[in-house]
Amino acid sequence: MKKIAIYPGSFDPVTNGHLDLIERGLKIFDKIIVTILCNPGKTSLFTVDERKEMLQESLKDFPGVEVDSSHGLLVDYVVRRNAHAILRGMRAVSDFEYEFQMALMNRKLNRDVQTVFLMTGLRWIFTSSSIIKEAARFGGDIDDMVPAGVSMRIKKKFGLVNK
Ligand code: COD
Repeated sequence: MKKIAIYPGSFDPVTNGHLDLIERGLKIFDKIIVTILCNPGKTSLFTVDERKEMLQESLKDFPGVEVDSSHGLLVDYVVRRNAHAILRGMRAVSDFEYEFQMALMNRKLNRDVQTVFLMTGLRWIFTSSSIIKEAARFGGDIDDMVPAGVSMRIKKKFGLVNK
């Protein structure tokens, strides 16, 4: 039986840290479904369609990966997609409390849904979509932290390059 994981997130936008985690996940799971879901605690820079396009472009050479988006509860989506686990990334201790709370709430909502945590590559331990957007907004160089197409789109959003 194929082992399927859902890698859920805001992906606003996808970063090299996310890609690193997907690569690691593919060593464990046969298929990873990367799914954009709503995080009510965050305001998005990109629309869901834009985020989906950037994920699709960045993951085109990754076999065994599907990109999707959905609404509502993550655990319901996991069941609908016949997946075996939720995949989440752990960078530093600061991620732990939020991830721990979310994994336990998801398990409370559906006791059959398990969460698997993977450590990111050391290069990406300090990066997040939010901090990359903040650096870019004020003209910082983000080119080695996101795929080239994503860097261009961020710069366009902030009016740093011509449309
Ligand atoms: N290296 C490795 N991993 C990373 C990196 C990096 N540099 N950056 C981010 N990650 C990991 C994160 O730790 C996370 O595991 C994943 O990548 C996605 O990160 P984000 O920031 O894009 O996504 P989040 O954390 O905003 O996603 C939150 C969800 C949208 C999954 C969550 O809000 C959700 O499940 N929403 C649906 C409603 C629901 O069911 N809520 C849960 C009930 S409590």
